[in-house]
Order: sequence, then structure tokens, then C-alpha cells
Amino acid sequence: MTKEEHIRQLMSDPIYAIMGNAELSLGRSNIDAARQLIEAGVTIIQYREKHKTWREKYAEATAIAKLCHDHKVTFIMNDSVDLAIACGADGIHVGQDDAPATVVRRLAGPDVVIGVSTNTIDEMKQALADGADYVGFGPMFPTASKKDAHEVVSDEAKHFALHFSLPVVTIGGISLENIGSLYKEGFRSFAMISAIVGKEDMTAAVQELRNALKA
Ligand code: 3NM
Repeated sequence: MTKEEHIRQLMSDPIYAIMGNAELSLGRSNIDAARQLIEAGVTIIQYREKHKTWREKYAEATAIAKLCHDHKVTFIMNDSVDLAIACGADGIHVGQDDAPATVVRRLAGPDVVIGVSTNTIDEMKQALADGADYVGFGPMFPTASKKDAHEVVSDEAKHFALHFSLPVVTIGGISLENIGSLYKEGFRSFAMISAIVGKEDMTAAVQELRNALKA
């Protein structure tokens, strides 16, 4: 798939699953988690593994990237530009302390999707100026999944995000109980860890989230 097709997928499928760290995934291996996510019909998967060695991550991310490509699933690597390039990821998602999008672009080339985590209006504007393809925006709600998470986004930043020119992927504490409220506010894309890989039956979890968006 081309970069444009991946971005279209990101804009048309509201569910963006983040996997990694077994403790957030009921002890599943990352390969099992990826397989189950694909079976559950997820089309955007981010690999966010904070514990393993480079070689361990390289081995499993390469396998997961192949699985994703075989199923037309967009595969995004968190943080690590070199791993993303090495395993053939479709995209790279960077935080405010990682390489800026300008540098990621220089290293990874024009064909990779770049996402940047943002919490404020200034960070969204900077991500746009730096050539990001989408922004992560959050946390929308308190979350236990990220130790150094910021304060929940301000109403002013939410308003800005709803009119922003780049695709906005909301993140942070999104659940079956609150996803509908974000949808009603106008948000259309939702990245989740605990609400998907934190559930025993991921197929049911994804289906329930999709149903909540239709309700
Ligand atoms: N980034 P859960 S919040 C990885 O605000 C991440 O940028 C965030 O996990 C941000 O869906 C977060 O379990 C954790 O809350 C998301």
C-alpha cells in the first residue's frame, strides 16, 4: 500500500490499536497480540514495546510487519526510526522527546507515515510545520498505561484539534464507556491500549467499540 492509502485507512477506520509490553496485554506475546488484532479486523496497529532489546524488537516487529502487510494492515512503529526502517514499517510515531518529524522524514524518506504525539495547540502547530502526517492528541482521559502522561487535554486544545488540518488520533483512557462521548464531540479516530489488548477477547472488544461508535 502507498503512504496515501495508509493515511486514508487511518482516516476512515476509527480504531487504532496499540500493542507492546506484555503487562498491558494480559501477558500475550506481541506476535499473538498482532495475530489476534488482525483477526479482530483491526487495520491500524502500532508497535510500542518499551522493555525488549533492539534485536528482540527487530525480530518480532519484522514478523508483525509481514503479517500486517499480508493483510493490508497499516503497521506503525513507536519511537524508533531505525527499527521502523529496518523492519519495513509503514509509519513511525514519535513523542515530543523523540526525533522531530523533520528529522524522521530526513531519515525515513518521503514514503513513510509520520505521527507525532501532541498535548497542546503549540505542539499540534509544530507537528504540522515539521511535516507530520497525523497527530496523536491526548490524553483525553486519565490513563494508567503511560507513566509520564500529561494532564488531560484542555478544552481549548480540543476545540483546536477538531478544526485542525491534519488527521487527529485521540488517545489516553479511551474506553467502551467514553468513546461515544468523544465521537459526539466530533473526534473520529481513537487509539487505545487497555480497551483492546487489555481485554481477553479482543475480537469482542473491537466489535463493541465499533458498535458504540454506531450507536
Ligand atoms: N500516549 P490507554 S496516552 C501511549 O497522551 C499513550 O500521548 C498518550 O493507553 C498520550 O488506551 C497513552 O490504555 C496511553 O489509556 C494509552
